[in-house]
Amino acid sequence: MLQRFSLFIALLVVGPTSLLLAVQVSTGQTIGEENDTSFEGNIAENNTIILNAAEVGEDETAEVGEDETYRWVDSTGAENPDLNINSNTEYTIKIDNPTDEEHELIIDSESAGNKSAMAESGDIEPGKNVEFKFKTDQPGELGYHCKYHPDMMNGTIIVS
Ligand SMILES: [Cu+2]
Repeated sequence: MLQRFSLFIALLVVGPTSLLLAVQVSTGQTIGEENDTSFEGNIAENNTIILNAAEVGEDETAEVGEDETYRWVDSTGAENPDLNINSNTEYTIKIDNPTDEEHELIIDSESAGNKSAMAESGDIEPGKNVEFKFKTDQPGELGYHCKYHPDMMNGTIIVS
């Protein structure tokens, strides 16, 4: 009986304390998670760039295959965003393709004019996703575009 009573007392003391500890621990974790997912522009601290294919401004009255507009969109939903990156840093570019068209991301040596491909995602079929690594040692301006929709899906990469 005495043992049970002291166990009861122990639970009374330990119970609220452990509850308090649990609250403190979970608060700490929340702060940590916020830090992990903070963004510097459109690029996460872990050097991952999200650039998804998207169909925008869908026109219900358009005939099939006509007036379809595609864009690259980042994690914030910005269309054909400027990508700010650092030189000599490796980035992972992740691309989802929820559209019903094939796309391919090509990174160009210049944003306009004479340009050549520095990196390519390879074909991204409808419903598929790819990721590839990109790194450059030259500060300056680069461009990116879609192999199949170069006029609709293109943007600038600013390398610091
Ligand atoms: Cu495309």
